[in-house]
Amino acid sequence: MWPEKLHRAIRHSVFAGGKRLRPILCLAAGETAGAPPGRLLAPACALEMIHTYSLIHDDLPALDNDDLRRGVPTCHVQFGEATAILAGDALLTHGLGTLARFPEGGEFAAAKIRVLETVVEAIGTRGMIGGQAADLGAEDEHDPSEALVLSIHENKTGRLIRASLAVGAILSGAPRDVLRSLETYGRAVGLAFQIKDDLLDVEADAATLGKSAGKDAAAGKATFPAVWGVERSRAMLSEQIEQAIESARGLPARGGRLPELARYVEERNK
Ligand code: GRG
Repeated sequence: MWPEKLHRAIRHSVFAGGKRLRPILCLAAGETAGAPPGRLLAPACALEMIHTYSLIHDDLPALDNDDLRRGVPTCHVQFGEATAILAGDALLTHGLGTLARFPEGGEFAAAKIRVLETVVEAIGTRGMIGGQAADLGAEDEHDPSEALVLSIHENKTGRLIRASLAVGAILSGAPRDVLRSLETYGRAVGLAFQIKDDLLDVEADAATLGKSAGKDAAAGKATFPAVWGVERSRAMLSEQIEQAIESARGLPARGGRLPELARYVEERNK
């Protein structure tokens, strides 16, 4: 379908695999809040589109300059830089458009506006992009503070994870206390996810990860093992996971699949 090359580039990145963590969290939040599963399918896909946009742009030569992602050549290596930029732009646009449209029906009009506000805030300059900008700024810091590292990852990685849970809850009509518990769960899981990501960068190989390994340490990046050391980072990871599981257990249906998803974040090997 026209424009042919751009669509091939988009499919290359979206369908290369990936853990699909953000859509899964959205669906799990919706399940515990009692939504019929079909309602959340398109919004969950939209979150994966937005996440994939951030990966394509993050891999570009001007940012991380990576050539492997999800076990295949990165979008710019396969299709050229200009097409990769457009593929990222298109995924962001299509993701937001999908959130504006689905679920269809006038009864969801107000919820969809809340969803868009939540996601846009989470991925903008005061969220994911802000975190990315702060990460770039931290490259010149020889001794980044603990607060700076926490704030970079909270924004760069944590915000979209938290927003994914919120989307599931908002579209399920969840009450305020459920949203609050999901927020606590998402904060802990988001932090744990990034600690684990940093530990895997140190401990795993590229063949298992499907992306380059050891690069953060080599680039002197502000990572959890660099600031706290490997042992302390492992302990922090367990603390966050236990906290996430505890808040999930207070949700309807004892959090459904959310506790086991937190355990997955702790134990994943890629
Ligand atoms: C507009 C230039 C520009 C950038 C967009 C790139 C960017 C903003 C933000 C960076 C967001 C980013 C790539 C954060 C890293 C988070 C992270 C650890 C991603 C890997 O997520 P996984 O492991 O990947 O869930 P899979 O492939 O499994 O989906």
